[in-house]
Amino acid sequence: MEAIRLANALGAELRGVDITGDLSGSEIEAIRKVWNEHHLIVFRGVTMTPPQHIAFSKRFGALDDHASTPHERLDGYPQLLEVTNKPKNGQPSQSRNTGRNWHSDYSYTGRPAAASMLYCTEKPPVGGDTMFCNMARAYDELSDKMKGVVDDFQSVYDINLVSGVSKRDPEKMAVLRELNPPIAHPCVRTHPESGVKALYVSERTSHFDGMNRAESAPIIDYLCRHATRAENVYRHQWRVGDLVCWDNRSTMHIALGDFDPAQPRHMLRTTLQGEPSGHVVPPADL
Ligand SMILES: O=C(O)CCC(=O)C(=O)O
Repeated sequence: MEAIRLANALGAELRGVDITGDLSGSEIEAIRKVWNEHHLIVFRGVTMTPPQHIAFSKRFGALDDHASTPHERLDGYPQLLEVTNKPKNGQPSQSRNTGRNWHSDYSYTGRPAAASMLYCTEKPPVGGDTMFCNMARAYDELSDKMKGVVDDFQSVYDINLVSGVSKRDPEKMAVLRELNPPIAHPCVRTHPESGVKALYVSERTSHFDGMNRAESAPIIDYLCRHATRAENVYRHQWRVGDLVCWDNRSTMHIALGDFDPAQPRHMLRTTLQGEPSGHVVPPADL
C-alpha cells in the first residue's frame, strides 16, 4: 500500500489496496493510520456495489442508518445516502443542493458523524468538485489567547442553516426540523483516536450557546474564514469510481455548485457514527 499526499494541508491517495477484497485486520489498521494522519483518504478506480460499500465502511466502525435525514436514503439500503441532482420518483431530488456550505456531517444531530465515505457513480463533464479543510490545523494555528476563548464555547448547530433549504420540499423540511432541534456541541473537540484538538464550528453554526447571534456571528465568520483559507484546503476533482473518506472530527467540506445542473451527478455516502454529544437548546432568531 502506497500513500501519496494530495495537498499540504490534508489528504492522501491510497494505492495498491483492493477495498472490495477480503482485507485483514492489519490492513484495515494500516489504512486507519494513514487516514488519521492525513484526515482524508482517496481510493481511485473502485468498482463496487452498495453491499461492498457498506461492508468496507463497517470495518471502521458502526454505520449510521440516516434516520436524521430519512428522505435521502438509497432504497433498500438505509446505510447509504444518495447525494444527487437526479430526480427521484419523478420529484426533484432533495439532495440536489446538499453540502453547498462548509460543514461537518450530521453536526445538527445528537450523534455527529465520525467519518463519511462518498463514492462517485456519475459526474458532470466538468466541475462538481468538493473542497475539504483541516480543522485540526485551523485550531493549531490560532493564537493561544484565541484558543483560550474558543475552548469554552459551545457551537449551536441549526438544520435551518443546511444548504438549499428554500429549494427543499417544505413538508420534508418540517420533518427534518422535528427530528433535529438546534443542538450545542463543544466548539473544540479532541479526536478520540489521535488525541489532536480540532475546531468544531461551521457555516451551519447559528451562534454560541449563552451568546446572541450578533455577538457570535463575527467570531463564527472569522473562524470559518480562518479554517477555509486556500492554504488549509484540498480540492477534490471527482472521477467515476472515486471513494473519498473524510474524518468529520477533524475536517469540514463543501460541495461546490461549479457544474451544469442539467448534467447528472450521483454519489453514495456511508456515515460512520460518532459519539453521542450535545444538548438541545432553544432556536436562535435566524
Ligand atoms: O456531494 C458532495 O460532494 C458532498 C456532499 C456532502 O456535502 C455530504 O455528503 O455531506
